[in-house]
Amino acid sequence: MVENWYEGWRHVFKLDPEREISDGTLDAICMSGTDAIIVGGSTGVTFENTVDLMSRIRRYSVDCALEVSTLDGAVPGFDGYFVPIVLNTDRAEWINGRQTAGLQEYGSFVPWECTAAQGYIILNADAAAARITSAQTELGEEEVIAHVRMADRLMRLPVVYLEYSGRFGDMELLKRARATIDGARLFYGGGIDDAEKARQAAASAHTVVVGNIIYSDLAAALSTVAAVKPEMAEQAAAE
Ligand code: 1GP
Repeated sequence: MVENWYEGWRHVFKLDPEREISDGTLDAICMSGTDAIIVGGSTGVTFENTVDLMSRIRRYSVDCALEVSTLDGAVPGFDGYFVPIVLNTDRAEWINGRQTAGLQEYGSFVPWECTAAQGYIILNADAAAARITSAQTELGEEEVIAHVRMADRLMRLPVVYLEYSGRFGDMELLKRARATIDGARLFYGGGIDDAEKARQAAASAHTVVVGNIIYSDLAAALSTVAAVKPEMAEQAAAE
């Protein structure tokens, strides 16, 4: 069986096209040993700032995927494309509205072999993504697990993304989500700002996503790579 293009990713850095990043920081991130860079943001994503960031990351061999959240920011040239579907909102625009509008315009150009839907469950009310999509973040444990089952079993989405962006989430819930999942890959993101939190998330999630801390504490961000991928630390020690 051919593996999905993101199948082996354990650790991912997420970069926001709207935010400034110096060449030095970008170099450290791309050379860190992370499995991939995801480019994506909730606000201010344009064609220009997405192309600009992509071309800077392209100087490195690290895999680079785009999370397509606006039509404006749909840029060709990435290794892969994620299309988010927000599961815990009642605003259809974020479930299938924007996606079908995008497919109406660009449907025949989509590189399907490297495109995957992500079933987002947004659980931090203060996250920009929660506000924008009117996500119903106050879900009980059983409700979250029902959302996971819907994504994984009913909709058979390839990725289920537990998103706490800006806040470290409930690791017991993440563990239950992992135990529930059958076919999807479980992404976790939110509030990972040190190696210990990265380790905890990596104990349950297939793929750990680290975002904000890149912009405020590069050393802490870099420490999350070896925490999730201990083989990286061993390799660095041997060199
Ligand atoms: C954001 O899940 C990612 O979409 C990562 O969250 O920025 O809080 O690390 P943080």
